[in-house]
Amino acid sequence: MKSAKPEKQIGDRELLQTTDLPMTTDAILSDFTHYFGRMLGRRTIKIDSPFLYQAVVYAARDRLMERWRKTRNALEVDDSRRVAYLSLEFLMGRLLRNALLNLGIENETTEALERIGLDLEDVCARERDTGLGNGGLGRLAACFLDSCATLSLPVVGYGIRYQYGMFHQRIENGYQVEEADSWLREGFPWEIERIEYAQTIKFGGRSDVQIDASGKSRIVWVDTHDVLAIPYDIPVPGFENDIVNTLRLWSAAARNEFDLEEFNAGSYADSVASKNEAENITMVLYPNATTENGQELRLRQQYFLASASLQDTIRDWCQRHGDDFSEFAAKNCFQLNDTHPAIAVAELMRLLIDEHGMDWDDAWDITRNTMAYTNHTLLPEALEMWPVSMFRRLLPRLLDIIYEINARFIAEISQHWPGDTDKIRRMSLIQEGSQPMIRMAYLAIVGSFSINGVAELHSRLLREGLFRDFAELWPHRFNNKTNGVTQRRWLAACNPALASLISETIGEGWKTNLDELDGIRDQADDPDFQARWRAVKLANKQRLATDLEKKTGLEVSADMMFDVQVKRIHEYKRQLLNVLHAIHLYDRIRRGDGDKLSPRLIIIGGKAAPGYVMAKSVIKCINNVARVINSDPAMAGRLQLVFYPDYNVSGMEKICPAADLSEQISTAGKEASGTGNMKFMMNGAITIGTLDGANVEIREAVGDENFFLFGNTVEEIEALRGSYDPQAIIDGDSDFRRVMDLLESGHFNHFEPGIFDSIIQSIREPADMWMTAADFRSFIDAQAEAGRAYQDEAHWTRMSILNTACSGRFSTDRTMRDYNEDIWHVEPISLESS
Ligand code: 26V
Repeated sequence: MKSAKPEKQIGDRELLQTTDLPMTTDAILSDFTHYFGRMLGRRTIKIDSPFLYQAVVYAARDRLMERWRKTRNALEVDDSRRVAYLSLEFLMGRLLRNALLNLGIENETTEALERIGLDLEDVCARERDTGLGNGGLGRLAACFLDSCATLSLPVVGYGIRYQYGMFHQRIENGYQVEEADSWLREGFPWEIERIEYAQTIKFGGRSDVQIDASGKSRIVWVDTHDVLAIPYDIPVPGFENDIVNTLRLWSAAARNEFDLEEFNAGSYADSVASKNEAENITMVLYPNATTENGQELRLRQQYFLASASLQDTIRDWCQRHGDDFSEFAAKNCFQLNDTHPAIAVAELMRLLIDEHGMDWDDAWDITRNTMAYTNHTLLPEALEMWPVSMFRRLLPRLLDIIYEINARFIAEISQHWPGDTDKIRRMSLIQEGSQPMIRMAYLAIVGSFSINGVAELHSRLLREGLFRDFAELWPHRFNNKTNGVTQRRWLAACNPALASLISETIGEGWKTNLDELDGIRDQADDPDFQARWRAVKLANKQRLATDLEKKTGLEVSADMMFDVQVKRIHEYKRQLLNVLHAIHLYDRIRRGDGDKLSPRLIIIGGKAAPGYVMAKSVIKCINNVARVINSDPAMAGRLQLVFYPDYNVSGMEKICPAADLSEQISTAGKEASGTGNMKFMMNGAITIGTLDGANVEIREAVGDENFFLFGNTVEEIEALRGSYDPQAIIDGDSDFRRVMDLLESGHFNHFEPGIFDSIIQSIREPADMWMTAADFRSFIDAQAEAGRAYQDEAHWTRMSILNTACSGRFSTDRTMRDYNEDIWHVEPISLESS
């Protein structure tokens, strides 16, 4: 008789014993061929086929997979403290180049593809950007993940797998037209669906008091509409250290394919419709516009992310510790990326109390010791508030908890400042009024042990302004963590020629210790080094020129100064001020006063939120001014202006290595930090900027003589308000008057009367929040100085080298070390034990 086969369990131990895949050219080529031919079933190699790219990804992914498993294993064995980074946005961009670089198989893969007549560059270009973010905040989260993996820090990113990411921008007759970003259409080969970790998320219903078997009353959230959260994992490799961390993105699905009850009641259509309603939650990324504030679907997204991620953490905890939460706070930290996931404060309370039977004080202890909040904006209109009525409808149980947190908090304030009712009103989590609102920033502050801003100036302004009352109450909780960018993507990968020149000079250490860039300082005046530095910049400019021509049809010369402003279009970032300068140069050249000017190509790029009317007019204005300038023969070889369409992460990878001058011209006190400024600096561009955000620290690092400073300071701007008279400023400045005359005469909108009226009006408006006119003169003067400096090639190159040399502080490796030393306190993952 045959005995039954024993069931075979494949454990980590056995999987780990499989030999590691070779990292050789031969092995990579053989895996590529396998995936292309056998798995994807393709035969002919066509350059722009997505399958070539996919086959390369699979070959790379196999090599990530074994490292990923080892990293997870190490975490499980260690049971060490870890961080969950909660963010509604992760602007990852393309992943292939970065994965190959960090795995250390860039050369091998290049060779493997060369053998079959392919260029890695072309294959990488086939990848669609993972555009799950708006701008700075989302890209920062992506840079953080790269640095955490590189530093072996146990940090998992939690986000949302939007079906549609940041929209694509097309320019039609100068206007922005939005197109849906269906980035998943050809599949996304990096992700692994982990249906086994799906979580249920509740919405709606009501809270009810029930008496349990032991006679204790407890609150239950009943009659809810439940939605399934399904995680998709993306590997996050560290740089040449065999660590692979995880970005876990949640996707919403209906709990039942369709609702049987509804179906039986006769409505097939309604039953399928509820599936749609569930899946809508993760359908689209919200653009960051004030018009998008207060949307119910956005609140659903926020709660969906917070609840799924906390439940996932608790599931994992209970697997190792059962229902013992005594060590939970010692072993976990949740970093909130802005207030977007701040509902996590109330949700953790709910999970601990309602689902794990804890009492209020113990639950609050855990919450207050695990949550940390990062603020990313000072703009009052960007501070999130949700109507209490919406919360009551959508998340009734969470509203109970927020009220209770608030009641206890107000008791605390009353003790600290007896009788100060005004303070209570100011600090309450609820803003009273005809439509009471929940102040999410205050919820985040009250529920966190750490609150940080993202640049020194910004953190000071938070303490002294926006959050003054809280900083007075809990001064020790407030701190600064200056932003950074990862040099692996923003120098090594995007500027290989400069990276080689640097490595040849000082070695490769800068890739994990950016302070070593300081070593190229010695070369700043060396004519040979300077010549090579310039040659790299020129080649990068030629590459961008080709790209620009392809995208816009405009032929540009790499001999001009590349003067660049790329970022979201917003009034506070003052793209308008940049346009005024372009018009001023145009005016000077037309008047025959342009002979001494450095030839300039002004590049402006960025997306306007679809509902932000003024920002959209600015795009139209840039394009109209560009058309006039670029078609005027008098401007030839002297001045060009171009709008870079559909600016995104991979756009910046071509743009920042090619920039000479970096425009960071926001109204002082409005840009929390900026991170584009750091990418430009790292790639040897010189900044023209105000004393705003991280510009202050950039200037400190590089020295005043290597930075073009202009504009009013925060204090001067504040002092000006009230007496600000832009009309008088314009009247008193003949250059400014001529610029305004050109704009107002319809010179740039001959057949489109009136389209720039609101823009013109905003400049002349005494209440102009952004005080464009106040900084016009000093901006024009600083630009003139930059133009003159550009003519002294050796001097300019020296400044350029020094900018790169002094950019060490702006690595996210430094930022993450700072977070870890002051907030997280986690130990690096050790692969030894696994
Ligand atoms: C607001 C909203 C409101 C409506 C719904 C969608 C949405 C999405 C995002 C935002 C707030 C964005 C805040 C932000 O992006 N701040 C930027 O953060 C960067 C990283 O710290 C920093 O460098 C920039 O200066 C800052 O503007």
